[in-house]
Amino acid sequence: MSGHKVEQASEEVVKNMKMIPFLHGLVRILPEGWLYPGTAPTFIDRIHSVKFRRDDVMVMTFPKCGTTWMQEIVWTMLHNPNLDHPKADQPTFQRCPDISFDMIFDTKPLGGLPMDSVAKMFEEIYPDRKMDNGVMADIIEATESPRVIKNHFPISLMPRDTLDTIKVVYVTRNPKDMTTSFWRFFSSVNVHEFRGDIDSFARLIMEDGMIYCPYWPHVKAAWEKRHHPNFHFVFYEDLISDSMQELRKINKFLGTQLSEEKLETIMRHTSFSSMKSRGEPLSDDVFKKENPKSVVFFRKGIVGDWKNNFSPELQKEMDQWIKKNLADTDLSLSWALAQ
Ligand code: PPS
Repeated sequence: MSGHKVEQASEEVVKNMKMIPFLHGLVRILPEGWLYPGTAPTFIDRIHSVKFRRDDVMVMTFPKCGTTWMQEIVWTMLHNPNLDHPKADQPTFQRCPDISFDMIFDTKPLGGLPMDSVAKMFEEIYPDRKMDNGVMADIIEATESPRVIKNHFPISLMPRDTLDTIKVVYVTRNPKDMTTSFWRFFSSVNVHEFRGDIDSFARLIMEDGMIYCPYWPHVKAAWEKRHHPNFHFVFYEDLISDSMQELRKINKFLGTQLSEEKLETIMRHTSFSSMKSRGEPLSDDVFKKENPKSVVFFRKGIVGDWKNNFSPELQKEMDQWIKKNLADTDLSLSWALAQ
C-alpha cells in the first residue's frame, strides 16, 4: 500500500541477528531496506486503512530514542494537565497504542499472539473477535480521542496524506546511546534474547542487520519534514538538558495552551524518576520468567551512557559510521560524536 517492494531476508541475516527467530522470518522493505519480522507488510498495509482523526498525535521514533517519554508528555498535555485523570497510572502502551507492535508478537515465546496484557485489552474491547490478524489497528480504533499513537515505522511507510491529517512528534537520540539502550533491552527480554556483546549488536546496527534498521534513512526522512507545520522534531538530549524549553515548544505545536505552571507540573510528572516510580511498562511474559527484575525499561535515562559500555575501538567505528552518514545532510547530530 505504501508503494514499497518486499523481499525475504536471507538466512544469513536471520542467523547473524543472534536472537530468537521470528516465526515468519524477516523481510526487507525496499528501496530503503527496512528489516522487519515477516508479518510486517500485512500490518503496514492495515495502517493504510486506519481512519486517522484530525486530532491524532503520532509519536514516531526509531526504537530506544525516547518514545515512551514523549508519549507520556504528549498524553499528559492532552489528557491529564491537572494530573487527575483516572487512567493516568495505566502503562503508557495501554493509553498510547503502538501501531507498529503487531509484527513483534511473531516469536515462539508468544506463539505469534500478543503478550497477555495486550490480549486482555483486546478481549475486553472485542470479546467476539479473533486476534489472529493483528490487534493494534482495532485497539487504536477504540482509543479515546485525542489519540496518542506510538509508531516505530518511518514516515515513508505511512499513508501519503498522514501529515495533511494528523500531527507527528518525532524524537531521535545519539545513536551511540540508542545502541546501548537497545542492546541492553533486547538482551534482557524473553521474547528476543539477543545473545551477543555490545560490539556485535552495534555492528548489526551499523550494517542494517538488526530489526527496525536502517537508522539513518529513518531519521533523515524525518529531518526533511522538520519545517512542516504538522511535524515536530525533537532530540532526546535537548529534552534532557532543557526540558521546560522543549515542553514549551510541544505545547505550542499541539496547541494545548498550557500555562508555565502546568508545564512545570508536567515536567516533574514525566521526569525519569517519576515515570520509573509509577512502574515498569512491561509486566508480563516479555520479562525473563526466571528473573523478572532482569528487564528494566526505565534503565538509566541519561545522556552518554555509551561511554560506560563502548570500547575505544567501538567508539571509533561508530564515530566513523556517524561521520559518513552525516556527510550528505544538514541533520544536526555531529554533537553525538563527542557526547
Ligand atoms: S522503546 O522500547 O523503543 O519504546 O523505547 P524508548 O521509550 O524509545 O526508549 C527507552 C529509553 O528512554 C529512556 N526513558 C527516559 N529518559 C529520560 N526521561 C524519561 N522520563 C524517560 N523515560 C524513558 C529509558 O530509560 C531508555 O533509555 P536507557 O538509556 O536504556 O535508560
